[in-house]
Amino acid sequence: MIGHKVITFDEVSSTNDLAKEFCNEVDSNGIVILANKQNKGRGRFERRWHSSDIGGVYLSIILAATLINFDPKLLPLIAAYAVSKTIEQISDIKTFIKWPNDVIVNNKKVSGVLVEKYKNFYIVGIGVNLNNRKENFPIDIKEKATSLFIEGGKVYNKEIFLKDFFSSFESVLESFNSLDLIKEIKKKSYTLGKNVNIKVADKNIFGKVIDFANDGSLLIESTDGKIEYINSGEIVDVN
Ligand code: BT5
Repeated sequence: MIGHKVITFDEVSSTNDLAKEFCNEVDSNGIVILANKQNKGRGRFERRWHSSDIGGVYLSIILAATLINFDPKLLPLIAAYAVSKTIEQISDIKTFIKWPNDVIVNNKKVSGVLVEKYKNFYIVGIGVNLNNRKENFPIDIKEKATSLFIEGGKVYNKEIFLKDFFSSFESVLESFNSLDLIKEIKKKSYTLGKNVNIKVADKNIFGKVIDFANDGSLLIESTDGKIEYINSGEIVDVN
């Protein structure tokens, strides 16, 4: 069960790093490491995740690889989907999923996911800007980040968010069906049907997002008419 044990810290380097210390327990699967703040919060590609505002949610879920009966490449999308569902359950705020791991509100990022493999576990790290204040975002992300507090104009209860989020995440894992999941992801997609510029390794691909594959890959019709399956990359521009 997700969150059968939630271990809370005041300040950590990164909950993803701390989670590794809890990967050898008998009941590791489903343990959640939660922090009020991080001083070395990480995004993908060693980017920084701003985590000094105690209004945010910073957590890592430990999942035993042996219990995952789907392509683990789907984990970031599943986590983003569960965040997006939870936000819509506790507020009137409309959310979108930006492949592969972001939740977007009002064209700004409200949540990001970092999945890492450690031994025989996946560590699913999730950052959600719940009650973050605009003045606390660093200058480089002030215009591209938002929080539920900023969008909804009120403070959201962290415990309720966590309870709903664990249950949404768990329900996707338990009754996993890739077709249903992809259908939902498409409904909430920020990019489907739009022209994008995607950075894949050291090249950029330009084209239209036409679909998602069952393993979560993005399908692009590139400007030269080729269909590209992209399983890892970064959407740098959306039009
Ligand atoms: C992510 O990376 O979006 C994954 C973020 C995962 C954070 C969680 S917090 C708990 C766990 N412990 C960790 O150390 N990490 C996980 P990426 O797609 O690479 O996006 C990173 C980019 O998002 C940065 O370069 C900024 O532009 C932007 N960013 C940084 N902090 C942000 C914030 N709080 N809100 C919105 N955008 C942010």
